Amino acid sequence: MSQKTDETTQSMASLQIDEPSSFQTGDKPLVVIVIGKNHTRPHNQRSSIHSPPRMATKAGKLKHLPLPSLSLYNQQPGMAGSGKTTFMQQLNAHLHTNKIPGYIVNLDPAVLNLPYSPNVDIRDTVNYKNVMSQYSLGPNGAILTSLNLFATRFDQVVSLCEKPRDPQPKFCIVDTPGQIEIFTWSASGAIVTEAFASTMPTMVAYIVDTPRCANPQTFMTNMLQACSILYKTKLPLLVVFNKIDVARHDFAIEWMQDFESFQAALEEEASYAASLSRSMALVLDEFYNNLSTVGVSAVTGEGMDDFLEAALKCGKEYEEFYRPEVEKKMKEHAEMEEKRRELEMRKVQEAMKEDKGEKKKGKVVLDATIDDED
Ligand SMILES: Nc1nc2c(ncn2[C@@H]2O[C@H](COP(=O)(O)OP(=O)(O)OP(=O)(O)O)[C@@H](O)[C@H]2O)c(=O)[nH]1
Ligand SMILES: [Mg+2]
Repeated sequence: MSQKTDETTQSMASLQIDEPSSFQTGDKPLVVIVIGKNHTRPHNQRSSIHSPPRMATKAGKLKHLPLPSLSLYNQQPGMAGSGKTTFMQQLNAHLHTNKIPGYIVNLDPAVLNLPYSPNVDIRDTVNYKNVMSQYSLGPNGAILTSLNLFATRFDQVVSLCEKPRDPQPKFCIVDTPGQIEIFTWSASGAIVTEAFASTMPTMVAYIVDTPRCANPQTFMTNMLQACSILYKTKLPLLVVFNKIDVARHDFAIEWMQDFESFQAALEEEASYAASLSRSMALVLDEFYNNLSTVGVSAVTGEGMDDFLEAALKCGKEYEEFYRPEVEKKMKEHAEMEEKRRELEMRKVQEAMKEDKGEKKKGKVVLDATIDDED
């Protein structure tokens, strides 16, 4: 009997499912996932940033916005980063200067030199070059595979980030790989984002290369990307217009606030893409109305206070809208698990009853044999 009780206890223990940890975000750092779109630099084509951005004045005439010299900026070959890593460096420095404790995570396995010291670095766990040769992958495939491998241990990373410390970090900033799709549209990107967002207040900072957005179609591409990130992650999104030391972001704000000025900027373009951009601008109007934006320079540090202020507002938005959603999901999950546990218990009890029955039957058969012999 006591052996039976032991077995039941053991089987119950094996059914035991951990209750979801209580969801207290109070003292936890605000996770800022830094993402951004890289742009191919124009070579022979007419570059958007050769001509200053135009916007419509109230009278309907076009005026050119002053743009600082872009010649050097324009001569660099290859893909142009929107400035995520430089922004991380500047934000880290800004936090230090203002004695705001921070925690830094680097999720870019392919970066050679980081201008900041991360607390958690994917490169300490996954060797991007080895992944590339072992799996015979190209650069993007190797970044994705490295991220997939790292995602399998991401619960440990989240535990490190949320661990109470003295002083307690106020922000946990996360750098991501250059190709935005690798992060936003991959399974591992979703695992990482959800792992953070279900444990800590989390937001997305979408870094935009402002000078390149002076082309209305590039601007539209960026806004559509921002919109898709918002719908994919459902997290508070802050659009960070970076490199304002090269080109101010006033034109972008104007385009978002005044549909006519965007139409005017597209006026000279008669391509299919331009007419699509025109229609999309109408659709995005509602999206723009609720969009938080800020202008910064990751090089000079301009706008970093504005960024922190806007980020804290996103943190509040998370508490107000996202957290109740997470709690609802957790409650549903707990209820489902409770039902599953009850079902498993019933199965165990029935199996035990059957087991008992079988034994009795066995004894009857044995008795019958003995009877026969008699
Ligand atoms: N003028 C200016 N240049 C900037 C600014 N931020 C970044 N840059 C430059 O933009 C280039 C790309 O910056 P990164 O920080 O490497 O961009 P990234 O988004 O991390 O790039 P990937 O990691 O390759 O995706 C570098 O040459 C930076 O110096 C800025 O605010 N102003
Ligand atoms: Mg980078």
